[in-house]
Amino acid sequence: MASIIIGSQWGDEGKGKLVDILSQQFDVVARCQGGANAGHTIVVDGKKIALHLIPSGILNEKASCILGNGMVIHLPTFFKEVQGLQDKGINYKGRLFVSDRAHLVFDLHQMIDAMKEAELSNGTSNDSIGTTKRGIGPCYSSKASRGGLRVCDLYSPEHFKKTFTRLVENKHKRFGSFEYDVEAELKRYQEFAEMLKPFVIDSVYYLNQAFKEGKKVLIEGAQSTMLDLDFGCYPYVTSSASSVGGACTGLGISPNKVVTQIGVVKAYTTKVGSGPFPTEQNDHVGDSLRKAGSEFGTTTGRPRRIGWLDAVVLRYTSMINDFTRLNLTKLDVLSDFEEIKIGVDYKYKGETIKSFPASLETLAQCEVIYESFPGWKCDLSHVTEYEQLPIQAKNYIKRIEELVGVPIVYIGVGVERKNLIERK
Ligand code: 2SA
Ligand code: GDP
Ligand code: MG
Repeated sequence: MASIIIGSQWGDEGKGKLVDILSQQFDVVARCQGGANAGHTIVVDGKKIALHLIPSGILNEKASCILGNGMVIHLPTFFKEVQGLQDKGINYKGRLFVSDRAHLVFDLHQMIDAMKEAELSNGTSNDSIGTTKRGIGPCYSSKASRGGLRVCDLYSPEHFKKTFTRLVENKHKRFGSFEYDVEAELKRYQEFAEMLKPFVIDSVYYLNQAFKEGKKVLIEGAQSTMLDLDFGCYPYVTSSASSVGGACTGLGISPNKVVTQIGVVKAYTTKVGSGPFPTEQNDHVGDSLRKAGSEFGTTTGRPRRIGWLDAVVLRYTSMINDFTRLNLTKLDVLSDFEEIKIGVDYKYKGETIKSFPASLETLAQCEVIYESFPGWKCDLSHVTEYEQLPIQAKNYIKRIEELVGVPIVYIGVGVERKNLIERK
């Protein structure tokens, strides 16, 4: 059986921390989508580890970790991360695997990502997506248009050369001249092919065998449901299926294997990149939360945009993923506030709307209806049991459960593993 951990907002809810903690109960931890755009921070005994491609279960030495077929992998970043594990003395040998079906992100894709963003912000209007410029969209475009290269292609040199050369030529046709040394890149990838060999497996067979042997698989979502290519605020989305469906297509497993869907909810909302953000607070509230929660991108270092919790978003993402339980994270970050708000409904032309709208024009005309809560104004970092939480914090938690209709089972009150309350 498998459990999946999925972000319920616009990312950076603290999925990495939960995956790290829960991975102790699993045999395999797998990523199914995205690439090095993700940034998952784990803090153990005051030491920070930021992971981008490698699953956050890597610190659990009993679990094997898989980069699934639905991922897009920039090999230089992968090797850098592996070196980071080595430097920290984390034993990964024989338990870190890369799918032979995963697609390769080349530096070319990253250059195109930057060029496309520049095109969109040209002239007077700035329509750029605010991507991480890690080549994610261009690589998934190559995949969808059937011109991409996969990990297994590293071991078919003629096919690799032909397809790679065609890929670069096509990009020159589209973007004009830019410097890119095809021969040097082909040579570099020959070396990478050798270096990658010990990691490459048929992950689809591996995972389905693991199920047959009764092993437990934890799937680590990246980027979150509001950035999903289908369900997010298109076009301000990432290019993969970052909600529950991504587990099946990105790992080659049946939906009946996924028995638990854990939604990760930050106690307020953050977003990096452009696009709508109905509960955004561009004032002292946003500034204080950014500071208290250290809200800066794990991958790019960009300041994250900040807003109040949005229950319309949570109901929408819970509906899509059918969350069975929630992890409310960063409750401690709200500790200094006199007043805390939740956006509970959207009104469109005077009527409460049923769900999060598809049209960004409609969304822009929505008015957010807020409920207000008194803050608890005390430090939560030493709280280890639900019962020890102040009544105001309990009321906040209870109201979120009512608004979303899903129990909050885990509550985060700090960065460390010990700062996670589990409700029995
Ligand atoms: P992309 O690069 O094509 O996936 O960008 C498309 C949109 O997806 C957003 N996106 C993210 N949002 C939150 N966190 C992400 N990971 C990093 C982190 C982000 C960072 O953990 O902090 O460091 O800036 C992530 N990755 C992609 C992106 O902002 C665009 O809105
Ligand atoms: P992810 O992309 O969802 O894995 O989240 P990130 O790692 O990008 O960002 C979440 C940040 O919040 C990380 O720096 C975590 O260490 C931190 N974090 C996670 N849970 C908590 C919590 O309960 N309290 C506090 N203060 N920080 C937390
Ligand atoms: Mg992140």
